[in-house]
Amino acid sequence: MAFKDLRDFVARLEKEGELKTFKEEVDWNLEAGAITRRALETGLPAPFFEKVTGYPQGYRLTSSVLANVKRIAIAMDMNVETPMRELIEEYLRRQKKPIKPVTVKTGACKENILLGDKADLLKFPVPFIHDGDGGRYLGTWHLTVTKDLDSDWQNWGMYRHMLHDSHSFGVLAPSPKHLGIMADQKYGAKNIGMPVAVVIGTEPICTFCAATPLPYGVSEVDVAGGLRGQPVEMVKCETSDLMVPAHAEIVVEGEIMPGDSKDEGPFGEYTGYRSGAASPKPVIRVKAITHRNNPIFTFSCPGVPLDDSASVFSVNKSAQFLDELRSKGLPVTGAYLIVEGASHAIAVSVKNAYYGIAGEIAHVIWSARHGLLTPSVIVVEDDVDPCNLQQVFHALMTKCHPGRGINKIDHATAWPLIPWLSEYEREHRIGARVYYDCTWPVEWPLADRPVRQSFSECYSKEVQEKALAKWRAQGY
Ligand SMILES: Cc1cc2nc3c(=O)[nH]c(=O)nc-3n(C[C@H](O)[C@H](O)[C@H](O)COP(=O)(O)O)c2cc1C
Ligand SMILES: [Mn+2]
Repeated sequence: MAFKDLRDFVARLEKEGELKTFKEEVDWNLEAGAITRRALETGLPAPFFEKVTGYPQGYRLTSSVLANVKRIAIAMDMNVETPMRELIEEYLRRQKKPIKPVTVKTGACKENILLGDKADLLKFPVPFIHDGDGGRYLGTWHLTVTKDLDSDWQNWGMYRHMLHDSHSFGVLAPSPKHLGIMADQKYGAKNIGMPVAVVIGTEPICTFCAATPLPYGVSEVDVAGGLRGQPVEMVKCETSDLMVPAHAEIVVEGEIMPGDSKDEGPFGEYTGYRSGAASPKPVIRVKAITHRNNPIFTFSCPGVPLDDSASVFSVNKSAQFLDELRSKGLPVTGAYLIVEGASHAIAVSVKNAYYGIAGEIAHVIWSARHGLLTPSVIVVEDDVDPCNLQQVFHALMTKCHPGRGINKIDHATAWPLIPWLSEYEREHRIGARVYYDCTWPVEWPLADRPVRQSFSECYSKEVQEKALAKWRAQGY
């Protein structure tokens, strides 16, 4: 059963021990961020803050609601013990059966309608998340809606939004992100304002889909419907034709005018580092805010893994890459964007490796949408589970020849947030890539290849059974 709204999901997370309610007052200024970061680094539940300093009772704050695989399985209404590989495959199956949204006349997100000057962003407990951030961040766990100028396509993306003041905020969404492309190549080219809606606090799947790299022209809301197995109910914005989920906690409506920019950043990022210095980015000017009574404001506290992006991407981006590899007919059995590697590295397992397959795989990854964010590709054979970092690292250290197994590509497009780039490379988007070939050379006869020594590989089924029975008899 799909979740109706965020409240429904939060209640379920609490029941599963994945969310903890804080009744005592917590400060939006760094304290909520620090509590979240501690939870992420030590495996504690997602915090839910009932009373925020300086805000009326009822204006609640929560974070990291999808920051581990268990929470994603719950969001997808799957068994919490579902192994990662299965979660990725199930995600892909559902993505291929999109369900269009339905329009409803009104919804909970319209319980309060604030127009013009009354639409004050500071009415909400917008958190100052990490020491060193450029400001309070309005958008770190939300979905941002924009509409294509030449079609009916409405896009959802999750792009960070730094608060400038009570009625304006910034956005980071450079090309190839869809908002950036629309703003520059569509509205910007015609010199007209682009309507934007920032939707905070939806049931889990809508927000999850906003962070999924779907192709240009594909509406994330249709995929959200498919993943939920139920259409999303949508209402129209007050000041534009943008459509937003009716059950949302808070909807901020605004507009980007071409050429309107202001310094934004830095921000503690998913890479595990503070992103570079503040730089000019488009400004969104607020026209209206609609919200539920007693709204729940959601945020993410990115940093060293784990965080929400790592866990979300390990499912939805792994699935996109796997789909792309399969569509090319490559004998791939699994793909996994390694959470510990901040989305920079993907492990891909192959059956019947042939000469050069690792390079073919790497180039498919890099040419896929958002492949530029994943400059390291590790290709392993099918005896390794790509979702098991211990096995992948073992293969990397024992099968990848430092001379012929590590293949560098010196001239490549870069994603500017990659921490190992120099300032010059970041500015000009000049990068590099590498793939690690952890397959045995094809010319080595089968009989000469090292045989892995593990329980399932160096004992017959019969001996394994006997050993297991002896352990069982000891009570294990
Ligand atoms: C917590 C979180 C924060 C994100 N912040 C940004 C961001 O500030 N800028 C950005 O370009 N992408 C960001 N992303 C990634 C995008 O949401 C993702 O690439 C998505 O596919 C963009 O939508 P689009 O493909 O429709 O452009 C973030 C993802 C997550 C999970
Ligand atoms: Mn998109």
